[in-house]
Amino acid sequence: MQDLDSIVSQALSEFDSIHEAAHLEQAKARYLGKSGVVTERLKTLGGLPPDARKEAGALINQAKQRLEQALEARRAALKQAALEAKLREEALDVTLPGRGLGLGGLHPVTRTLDRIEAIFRSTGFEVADGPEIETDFHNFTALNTPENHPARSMHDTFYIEGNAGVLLRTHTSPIQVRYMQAHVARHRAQMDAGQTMPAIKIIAPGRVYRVDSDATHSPMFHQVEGLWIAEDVSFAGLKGVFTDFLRQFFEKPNMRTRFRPSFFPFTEPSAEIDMSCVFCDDGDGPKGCRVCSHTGWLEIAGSGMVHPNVLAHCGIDAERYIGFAFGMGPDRLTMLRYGVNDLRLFFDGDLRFLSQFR
Ligand code: 2NL
Repeated sequence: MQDLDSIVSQALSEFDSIHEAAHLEQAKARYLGKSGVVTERLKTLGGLPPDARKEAGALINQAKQRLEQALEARRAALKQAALEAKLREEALDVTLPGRGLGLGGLHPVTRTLDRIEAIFRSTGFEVADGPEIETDFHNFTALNTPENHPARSMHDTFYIEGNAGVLLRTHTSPIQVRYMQAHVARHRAQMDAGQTMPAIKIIAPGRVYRVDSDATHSPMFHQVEGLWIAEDVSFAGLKGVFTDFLRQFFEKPNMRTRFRPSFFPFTEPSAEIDMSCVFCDDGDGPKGCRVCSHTGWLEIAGSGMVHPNVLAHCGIDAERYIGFAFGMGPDRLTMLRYGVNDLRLFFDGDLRFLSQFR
């Protein structure tokens, strides 16, 4: 039979070599469990004479105690080691720099709108605003757009369900209609006394909506319109103001423009405005490239002299006052300024694209 001391020393060295709590408990069972080595030894006491039994029993109990103590010490050591490992693993280097919040930025179209507003403000224009949900009167009727005009159809305009004559504005002209009405009301007394109405000189930027969606059309897009009404404005003034604006916007002092006859219900005469291609005109005339379909010109805006019917709808004497107006798409201006070829990129909300404009 193996002697008790060697059982104890074997157990002690076994406990010491164990590195997991569960294995330690298994080892305990092998020595002190129901059929453990030490427990088995206790069972043999019955066969000994009383004196020897007493002595052997005491020795076995001593051995048991030593093992229990060693187990307890080992358990504590393992627990401590586990704690230290965990602390090491979760160690935090407080000297590392912070991650930061990530910089936000303005949307490229917002940057264009800011830029357009700054340029026109610097030449004395005021920036006007108005509702995106409009009435049929402000969006169409006041703008001399006849009842049967295709732009009024449900295929082109978003109407608000259950509200006859209420719609999402299809251009920012209604801002200007409201501004003209308020301007006339504000200066009523002055005008009734025969004084000249102060000039109206505004731009109207904002979101507009049309039933249209493909590679080059979004159902929501932006527009900036401009309006200058006084006793003495002219088509020549329109040409000067708009050409000057484009030269500043694109930082091309030699940019050319051309005005082609066109039609809009709210202007007469009307003109389409082209500018010399920003990609192939380096000052001595456009050469033609892919962007301008080898014509050297880019269509950039519509314009004209405000139709007398529009002035009349807004309470302005068309015999005395005259105005010019223009309308352009800042989304397209943004594409040309930054060289972006797909309009949808602006409205998909993909940060991989948008963060390039920070
Ligand atoms: C285009 C055409 C245009 C106007 C907008 C306007 C506004 C008032 C009176 C008269 Cl209140 N006209 N706006 C005039 C001509 C053209 O826009 O193609 N825009 C992108």
